[in-house]
Amino acid sequence: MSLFEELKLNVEQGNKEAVLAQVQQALAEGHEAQEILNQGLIAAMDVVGAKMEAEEMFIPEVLRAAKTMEAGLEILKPLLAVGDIQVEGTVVIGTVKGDLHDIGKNLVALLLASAGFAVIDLGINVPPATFVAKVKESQADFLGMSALLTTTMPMMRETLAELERAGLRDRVRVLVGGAPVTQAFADQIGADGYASDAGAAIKVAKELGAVVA
Ligand code: B1M
Repeated sequence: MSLFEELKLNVEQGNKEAVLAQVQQALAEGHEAQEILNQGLIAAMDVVGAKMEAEEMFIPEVLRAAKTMEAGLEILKPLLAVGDIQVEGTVVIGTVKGDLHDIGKNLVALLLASAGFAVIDLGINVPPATFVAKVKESQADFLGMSALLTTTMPMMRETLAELERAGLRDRVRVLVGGAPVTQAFADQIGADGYASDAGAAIKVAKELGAVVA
């Protein structure tokens, strides 16, 4: 079994010590942090997701796998965050109301910060009014919303409506993402940008740029 296959299996089984050792080993062997993240840690969560769907894994085991993945990610974080010091704008980010998934959102927040954005992370289960109040208070240039459940995606539309009602829609760029979110959905709800992964989120945010008042 290859190192990455073993790493995936250990994340899936929640073997934290083995994961920490194998992430270090992969780095020592010269693998890039991004490669270890994508082919080891994230790939493992895809297997976990499929098993969850097939009811071969249940919430406690999934949570254990997620925590193990995050432990491995802690080692990679400083290596992923190699941004410049240029200030690209302020981003308010969070996982929408009803949704507790935060691993992907945390990665997006980390990479945005490392790419020179000032990031205000509101965490999980964020109601539309909280997003809007923080955008107003911080005079944010971007609002980033993450959703991992098809049932919580409509909260993105509701947050956009709340922004509109507060008279703030025109002064903030809205970026959406998360596994079930698509470009078509982003277009449908009137978001300014969609990104399929954390790397793309940085690219899209930079392309959109802040709204010039
Ligand atoms: Co849940 N879960 N989960 N879960 N979970 C999924 C999402 C699911 C696809 C699994 C499955 O059935 N195959 C499924 C959703 C089905 C659907 O709606 N389509 C599901 C379900 C059903 C549920 C529950 C309802 C289960 C239950 O209770 N019966 C429940 C809901 C709880 C709630 O939120 N209210 C639930 C709970 C949980 C745990 C708490 C156990 C745990 C979350 C722990 C945590 O986040 N702290 C969990 C996990 C770990 C998963 C899977 C296995 C992994 C998610 C993950 O972390 N992926 C997931 C299956 C899967 O996605 N393969 C699943 C790794 C992460 C790096 O990727 O989050 O996609 P991701 O982020 C990527 C991109 O999407 C993108 O960039 C990130 C990095 O590249 N991205 C953005 C994300 N946000 C972005 C924002 C942007 C731009 C890009 O701009 C702002």
